[in-house]
Amino acid sequence: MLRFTTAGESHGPALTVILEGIPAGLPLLAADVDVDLTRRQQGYGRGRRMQIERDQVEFQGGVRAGETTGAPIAMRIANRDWANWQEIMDPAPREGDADGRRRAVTRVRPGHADLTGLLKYDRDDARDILERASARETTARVAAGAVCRRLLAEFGVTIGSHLVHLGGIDAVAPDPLPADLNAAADASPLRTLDAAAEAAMVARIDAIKAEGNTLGGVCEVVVRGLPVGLGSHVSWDRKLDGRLAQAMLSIPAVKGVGLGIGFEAARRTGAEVHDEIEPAPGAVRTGGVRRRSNRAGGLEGGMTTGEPLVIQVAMKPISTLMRPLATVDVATGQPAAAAAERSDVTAVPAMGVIAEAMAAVILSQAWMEKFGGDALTETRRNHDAYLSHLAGRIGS
Ligand code: EPS
Repeated sequence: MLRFTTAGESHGPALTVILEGIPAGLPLLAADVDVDLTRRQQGYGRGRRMQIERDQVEFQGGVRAGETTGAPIAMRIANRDWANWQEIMDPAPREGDADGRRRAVTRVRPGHADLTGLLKYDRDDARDILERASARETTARVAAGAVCRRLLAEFGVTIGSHLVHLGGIDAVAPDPLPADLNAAADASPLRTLDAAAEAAMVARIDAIKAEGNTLGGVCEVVVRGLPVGLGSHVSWDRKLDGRLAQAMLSIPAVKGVGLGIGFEAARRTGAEVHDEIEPAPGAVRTGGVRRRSNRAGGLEGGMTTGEPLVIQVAMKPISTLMRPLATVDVATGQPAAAAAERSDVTAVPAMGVIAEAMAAVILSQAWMEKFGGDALTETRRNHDAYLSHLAGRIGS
């Protein structure tokens, strides 16, 4: 089973991730990971923290001489800001520090994990919750996703994303999308493909920042090059659509996921939703057929169809507002203004990169379930045999 787990706090020494289940013999360099770490740090609307951090991975296990060994891949990403937080985040108790904690947060932020976590974990200082609930943790996920992306790239699978909505403004993307989706999206400060919408969004971010408020939005992830048959219809927890949705909803502040045309499918008739099928001799990955449209977003029956996978991911506005909302101070029980030090106005462009990473992990999991193999050579043999078999199925 391909799986990963992360550890680390936003202002602690580092983030750590252990990724298990990547076959041996995959070429892997730190640069393959760093490129995605840097992409996640971009985006108009980020706060001062992103000027402090320069995320770079350090392999601590599972990689030797530029290749994976099949062992768990351990990665560490240092927090530069740790230098400013050592006293506050020190794992050891400090002399003369009466309650063992500094810069306690008690004016819990509405919409954040502060209050629910503090009550559940029986803490007096919401810092024990927020340091881990912080979206800083997604750095570690992006590292895991970058390795999975490298695996899928061996088979010609590409994963990209672009921003389609920000704070009430829709972007109109070109149809078809650019062949190199990320090259086009990364060229925009908001990772959007609509220049007019981008200008309006930038102006909106500036206005909202001046108000001390925050904005959410929607990104679309597109995966090309998958073969038919990843995932399964036979059991609820093997359905790929459900697994992708869970992974997306686990990203901080993500509140909605749509596959293909998503919620729009509920408004239309069946004839306006389902993708008609026609012969396509030679289209091996889709089984010798093609869909005339791709409203299903590359998924039928919880399995890939071989058409591009399309996932829309909706993020709520960030819950740290510089013009704070009303709350209760948990130290006194009295009404108070929520805590606010610094924050991003929006992190929707970064969320698209994180959603790509989560898609890479889930798809690599499904890939290894379908094709298996302890070594990349074995995975490739199994994959190639499946494609040869598919080529001989319909109409050949
Ligand atoms: C975050 C608050 C800000 C963000 C941070 C997530 O950090 P700080 O509390 O240090 O000002 O910049 O995002 C990251 C550090 C990151 O790497 O994405 C929060 O409260 O979730």
